[in-house]
Amino acid sequence: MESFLWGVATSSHQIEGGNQWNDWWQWEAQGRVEGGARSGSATDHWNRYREDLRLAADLGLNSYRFSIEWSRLEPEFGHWSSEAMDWYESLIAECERLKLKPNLTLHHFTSPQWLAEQGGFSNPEATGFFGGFTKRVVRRLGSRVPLWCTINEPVVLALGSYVLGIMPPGVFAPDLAVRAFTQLLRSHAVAYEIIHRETTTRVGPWKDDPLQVGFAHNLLDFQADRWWHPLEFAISRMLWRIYNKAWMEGIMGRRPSVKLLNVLPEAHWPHELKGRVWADFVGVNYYTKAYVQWRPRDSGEGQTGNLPIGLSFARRREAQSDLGWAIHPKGFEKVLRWAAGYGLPLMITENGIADHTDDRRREFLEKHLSVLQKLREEGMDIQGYYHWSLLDNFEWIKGFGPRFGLYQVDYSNFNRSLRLSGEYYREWIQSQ
Ligand code: IFM
Repeated sequence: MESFLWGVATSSHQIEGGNQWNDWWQWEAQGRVEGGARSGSATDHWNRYREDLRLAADLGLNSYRFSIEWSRLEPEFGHWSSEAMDWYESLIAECERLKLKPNLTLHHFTSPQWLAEQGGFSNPEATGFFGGFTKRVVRRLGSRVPLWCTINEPVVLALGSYVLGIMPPGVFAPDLAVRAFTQLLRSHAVAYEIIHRETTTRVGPWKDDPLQVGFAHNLLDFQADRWWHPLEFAISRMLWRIYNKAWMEGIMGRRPSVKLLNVLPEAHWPHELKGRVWADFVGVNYYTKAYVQWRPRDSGEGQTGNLPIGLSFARRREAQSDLGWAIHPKGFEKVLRWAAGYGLPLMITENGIADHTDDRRREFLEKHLSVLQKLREEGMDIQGYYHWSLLDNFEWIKGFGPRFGLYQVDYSNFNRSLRLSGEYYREWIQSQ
């Protein structure tokens, strides 16, 4: 099936380097990343993007998912950088030359520092700011971009920033998490409308392809740690609803059936979304499962914010990544079947493993790609698969330790080299 999209995914802050105008840069400077790491030059992609896209094309890919760095384009509120816009335009031109269909993400975890200072997405004005940014990008680049993800992992962003302490500002304030969640939903809907409305001309190799706007939603397979424990069972169901389902319900124009921990008053819910579907595809980012534990007393590691809930991502003996995330292809099948139930086409916008020795990635790929193949053969409408990631990169609060790349990066000289698992991915694609 020729039109299936085979790709890799990356994000601006994790690879570009020099993203000094965003909230993460400030956070890193405050020593909030493990080992005091700072993104700095990251993988120096800003200077090496031609080489990197060539590496992607060498894998036999036909699509590339990347993100645009809002803080580069608008480093100060209302001040736009034409140099940054030119750079993204060149990136897209390079995609065209190499026949890599661009899949552009507007927001991937980082916000401009000026927005962060005003409360980020917990600020009701954020939607307007995000809409303004989207308009700029669409007017300049939109004619050449057939695929869009508005926001990457909105639920991770809201919880990571305001419950889990793993993203700036790293505070514990569940009410702000709920506000951010609803602002992100609104922002997505606004961007969805703008992209469709403002894309009036289409040019380039994909001008006749349908314009598709979606998002990239992280899905986890929540399970009770002790299957017989009624509370753990109930909490894992509740987390499924909050983490996986609430966003999807909003996208479908429905109010989530769950009251989000009773902190989402009716007044916050974006009623203007009601009765319409706000996406052309569902982007699924899938990595692993989460074992849910009832922990009434703080027991240190694995504790979730200040909540009496513990999360772990693998049992001791289970095959797992360097980050301790279980290799769990059954969960991939489960979340895809669940997401397909919404009736929209699916796209795997991320799937990958931190594996610095590259001794598990091949098997990881084989198992997850087999699930994908099976579901496609059954007739599930899955339009593409993007492996996370093309290169090793800056893994947020974990710094540069975790290695997700099909290409290894030597950070002393930025040399890239293909891992054996990268060859395996290329062969898999070739055999299709
Ligand atoms: O690196 C991240 C990415 O930015 C978002 N999805 C999960 C990846 C691995 O943790």
